Amino acid sequence: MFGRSVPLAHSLLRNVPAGVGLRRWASTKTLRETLQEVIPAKQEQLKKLKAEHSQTVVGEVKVENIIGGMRGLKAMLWEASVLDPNEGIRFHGLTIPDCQKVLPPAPGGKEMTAESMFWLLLTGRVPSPNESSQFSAELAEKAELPAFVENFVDSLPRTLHPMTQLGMGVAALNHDSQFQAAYERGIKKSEYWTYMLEDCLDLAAKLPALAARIYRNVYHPDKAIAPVDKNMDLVGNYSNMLGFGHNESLTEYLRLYIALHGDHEGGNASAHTSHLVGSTLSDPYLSYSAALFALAGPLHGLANQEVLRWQMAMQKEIGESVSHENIRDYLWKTLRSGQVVPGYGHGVLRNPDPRFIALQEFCKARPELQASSMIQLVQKTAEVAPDVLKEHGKTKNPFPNVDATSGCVLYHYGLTEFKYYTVIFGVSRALGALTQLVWARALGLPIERPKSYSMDALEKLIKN
Ligand code: CMX
Repeated sequence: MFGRSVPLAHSLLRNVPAGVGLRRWASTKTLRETLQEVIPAKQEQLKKLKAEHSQTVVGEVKVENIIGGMRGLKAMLWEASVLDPNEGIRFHGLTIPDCQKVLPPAPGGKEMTAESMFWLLLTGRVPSPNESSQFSAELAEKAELPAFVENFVDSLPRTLHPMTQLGMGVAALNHDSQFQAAYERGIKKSEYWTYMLEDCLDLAAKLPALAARIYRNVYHPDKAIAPVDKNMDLVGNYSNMLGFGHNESLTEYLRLYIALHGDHEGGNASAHTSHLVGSTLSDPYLSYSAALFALAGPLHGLANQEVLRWQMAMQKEIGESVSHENIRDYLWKTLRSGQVVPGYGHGVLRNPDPRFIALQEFCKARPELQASSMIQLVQKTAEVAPDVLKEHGKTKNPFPNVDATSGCVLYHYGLTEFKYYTVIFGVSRALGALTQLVWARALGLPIERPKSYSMDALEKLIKN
């Protein structure tokens, strides 16, 4: 991958907005230097939008938006990615396959690293392999947890859901928030983003150690946790601390999963929560902790554990001879009992989720996954479910989303404790949410305060 010539990268990215996504092959700028380069232009862009277009109408608000969870309402600024209902996600203009081609992988690996995705989401630029590995080293330096957080997490009951533990641990890390300390000292608004950035990098660096500690406490309390390896990338270290460092396939899967799950524009419940809480000038630890509790809901991040539970129940009921017919029957049984089919549907997407497709490609390239009866069941279910959901007639998107397959691969590679899966999602979603906390402060975005109405007030509004 590193040997590829510059023109290929340029031709690959020819449809990408100017200045975005071009890999600077030999560059060794730090993340801070890169960010300092890109911030002034964005600040200028916002200033111009405010000055010239504050009153320009870009949409309308219908009653269905107000009573329908604000779906479709264009009401939020989010720089890192934009989700097209038909095409899926683009990160600063790059599709998932683009990112797989241009974002540097970890040494010895093929999948893009979380660090390179973080860099892209934060700066809109593709890091050079040098920049990416220097950034890995910086994060590894910051990765260790303060002793009081380790003790705090160790004191939690093993029966407490891992997501609750993760949210509590992240909130506790705000003890050392540089932003909060600087705010108390008194800093200029224009300096906010620099302290936010330090907190965001610190949290991104510490999340794997926190998440791995929770896993080991809950599921393998008798085994020691590997120390952080300063020469390893973020996800390599995470896998190592989870106890799967020997399992290169799982580590590669985690790299892919964490990078491509890193951001899904701003309106989803976890990203939006982080943005909302951050808009009050809460520090990144408190903002992201709140986001994690949004992620913990079964309609959002918990879906990946629900999919596995549901597919296993299906496998148990159907037995060995799986046919499209008996999958169809099982789908109808789920729907008739008033439950949703987990892993299907989406609030914005109206086509199969490209993240699902990328994970399926990962499976297709590995014979051991192709031979897994669970992965085969997931694939067969994806062949049948869209027609069943269309016939059922409720969901606006009958196609699989990323969670339809994500947990089954983890399970196959030995990470079988599916109550833990949303924690991995939580490590991932931090990439996008944290970068946008930095941007919200760099752009000086205000506290969020949409207007709400009671039904009586709404009826009055309609009459008038
Ligand atoms: N199975 C059965 N019914 C479904 C459905 C599914 N997978 N997806 C949507 N529906 C139903 C909704 O419950 C809703 O029913 P009511 O009118 O009775 O309330 C109706 O179809 C219309 O819903 P929608 O507009 O198509 O979807 P929403 O935006 O309301 O919800 C989502 C989106 C993801 C919550 C929903 O599709 C769902 O519950 N899916 C299963 C859970 C899941 O996989 N979540 C993971 C999402 C991925 C992510 O977080 O990124």
